[in-house]
Parts: sequence; C-alpha cells; structure tokens
Amino acid sequence: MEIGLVGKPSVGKSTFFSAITMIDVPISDRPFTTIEPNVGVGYVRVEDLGVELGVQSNPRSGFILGKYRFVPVKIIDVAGLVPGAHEGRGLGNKFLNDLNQAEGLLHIIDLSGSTDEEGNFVGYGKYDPEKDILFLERELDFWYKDILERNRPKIEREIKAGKEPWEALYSVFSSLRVTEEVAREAMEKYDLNSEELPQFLRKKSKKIVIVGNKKDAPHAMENYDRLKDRWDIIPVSAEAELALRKAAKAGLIKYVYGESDFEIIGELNEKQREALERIRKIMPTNVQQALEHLVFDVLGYVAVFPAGSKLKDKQGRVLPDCFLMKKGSTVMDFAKTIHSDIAKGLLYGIDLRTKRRLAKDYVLKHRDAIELVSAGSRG
Ligand SMILES: Nc1nc2c(ncn2[C@@H]2O[C@H](COP(=O)(O)OP(=O)(O)OP(=O)(O)O)[C@@H](O)[C@H]2O)c(=O)[nH]1
Ligand SMILES: [Mg+2]
Repeated sequence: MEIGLVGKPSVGKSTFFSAITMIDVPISDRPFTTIEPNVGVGYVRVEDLGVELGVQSNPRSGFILGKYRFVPVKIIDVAGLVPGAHEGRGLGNKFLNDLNQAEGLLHIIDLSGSTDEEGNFVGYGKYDPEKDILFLERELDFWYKDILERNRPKIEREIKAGKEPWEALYSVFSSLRVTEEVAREAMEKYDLNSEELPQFLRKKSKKIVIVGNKKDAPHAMENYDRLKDRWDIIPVSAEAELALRKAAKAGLIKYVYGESDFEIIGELNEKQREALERIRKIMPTNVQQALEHLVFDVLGYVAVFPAGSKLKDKQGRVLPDCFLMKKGSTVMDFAKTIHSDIAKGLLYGIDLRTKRRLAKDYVLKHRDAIELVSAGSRG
C-alpha cells in the first residue's frame, strides 16, 4: 500500500514525511524545497498479538514499541502544488504521476494560516486554510481530466474496435488504481464527455484525509474549531513529532510514537528541557493518528496475524508477520497473501482465540489471528 503526501508548498509535507519515516530530508520555509519525490516507509500501529499472548514478538518487518507493532506502509512526499498547476503554474502537476499508485492521500494544510497559496510566509492567522482544502481537490480533478483528454483518442479507438466503454476507460485509469468495478460504475453514471467523470474517478481512487499541520502555532486551534464541523480534519504537529522522535533516538526521552506523553531519561540542557515541555502540552502530535485514520478508517484496512505452526517461523522468530488486508478480504485472500501453495490446498482457517473453524469465505476482522489449514500443510 502506498500513501501520498500532498498540499501547497511550505505546509510541512516533508516534515511529516521525516517524522513518520525517520528519514532525513530537506525541510525549509522556502517554497518548493522538495522537487524530486521522497519515498520511504512509515508505520501504522496495531496492538500487538504478542502482548495479549504473553510472548515477545520478533517482527520480520517493522518493529515493536510499547504494546504496539508498527506495521510498514510506503509513503511518498511530493513537490508542493499551487492553484493553476494544471496550466503549468509552480512546478506544474506532472509530478503528481509519482502518486499514480497511491491509494490514499494525506492532504497537509497549514492550520495556522501563516502561508499564502504559493507557500510564502504572511504571518500567523493571515490566510484562510479552508482555501487550501478547496483548491487542492480542484487541481487533483484537473490532473485526472488531463489524463482523460490525452487518452481520449486511444479510448475511442478501443471502443470502435469492440471494447466496452468501461474496459477502454479501465485500460487507461487502472494505472491510477481505478478498479474494474469503479470503471463500470463510472460508465453507468456518466458518458465519456461528462464534466463530472474525472472527479468521480479521482474521488474513488484517491481517498483523502485532511491533516491540519502546525497545530502548535498561533491561531491554528481557532482555525480548527471553525473548520472541524465542515471537514474531516486532524490537527497535527509534524515538527513536534519529529523533535520527539529525534530526542528518543538520541536517548534523551522514552517515547512510544503516537502516545500522549514521554519520559525524560537522558541529560537535558535548559533549552532542550523547555522545548520538550512545550511539546508535552500539545501531545499527542497526531502524526500517527492521521496516517492510521486514513489506512484503517477511510481505506478500511484490517491487520491480520498468521498464527500457525506454534506462532514461529522456521528461523524461530515469534509472531514474525502481521498483514494489512483490504476491507472485505477473506480467509482465502489471506492464504493467497501468504503463499500460493497454501491457498491451493486451503481447507479452512482456525481462529486462534476461539479455536473455531473459519470458512474460506470468512471476512477478516481487525486483529484476527488465524491459523490456515491446507491439504498437506499447516501454515
Ligand atoms: N510551527 C510549525 N512549523 C512547521 C510544522 N511542520 C513544518 N513546519 C515548518 O514549515 C516549513 C515548511 O516545512 P516543509 O516540511 O519543508 O514543507 P513542505 O510542505 O515539504 O514544503 P515544499 O517541499 O516546499 O512543498 C518549515 O519551516 C518547517 O519547519 C509544524 O508542525 N509546526
Ligand atoms: Mg517538501
């Protein structure tokens, strides 16, 4: 799964990226700091099964911190988008193609209203962040519209040659994660010349969560209170999260990413202590929460633990895996994710907690722990 970070310049996309991936990237108050995309791995928290079972998990990917398993998710941080990008303003919108495979987007806005539409500093509270929300969706729609226009001759050729309209549409937009079902639905609702078609495809294939960044700065929480009933917005401080993680890495504090507090364990100078105490007042920073809201609530992923073979792999790793599965996935889908051989001979699953058998078409729930029983092997 890939998640993209989008928004106008200087809202803190790269700061958010750096906080969630712990990769150092250029950050500055100068607009268009990022030109080439930053690609890295962030993590979502899942309450670890090991804690519940009283064993110490040893993940193959990701890590354990506190009672959580941090499960990897690919994150892409792109250049800033400005109004009129589809007409070539700013860096244009070609770089959005870096987000083709993204399933969800975190739209980062400057909740403190301190930057204009181009990302220049104008003073706290001087710019209405609601404008950020409105323009971005328009630019994304134009991106889809451009792709449709560029490919119109191809689509029309394919239809003439006997393809169904939805198939022709799908052949162009599948690279943007438009599914067959969505392509069919689109062609039932609209025709190829419809003004609403690009937006429909965009909304279905790029789900968005709005991240109100800089919640630590003046006027940010006032703006939040004004906007929160109209928009699904999460107030965040990427800068605070980055500072906390750096302090934790340097051994100065004990901090379980995403929690509401930390513990001082190292020698701090007066300046460090003051900075950290300021941050403590605005915790949680909500960086973790924003990513998890998108992955679990909006995209509907569930985390599932394979729980066969006494919970160990061949190398003796305890509970090595935890898979993020799409909403509606079944025991059979889970088997396919693990190994095609297990899927081929799959008989049923066993729920680790209840010991009950689960049919192949059982729909997976969040934090299910399942042993797969396959003809000839138990996985
Ligand atoms: N107060 C405050 N400032 C922040 C926060 N996050 C980022 N900033 C500042 O905002 C400015 C822009 O940060 P970047 O992360 O470079 O922003 P960007 O969106 O990646 O910018 P471009 O790459 O130019 O599009 C920097 O001066 C950051 O220090 C935050 O949570 N609070
Ligand atoms: Mg950047």
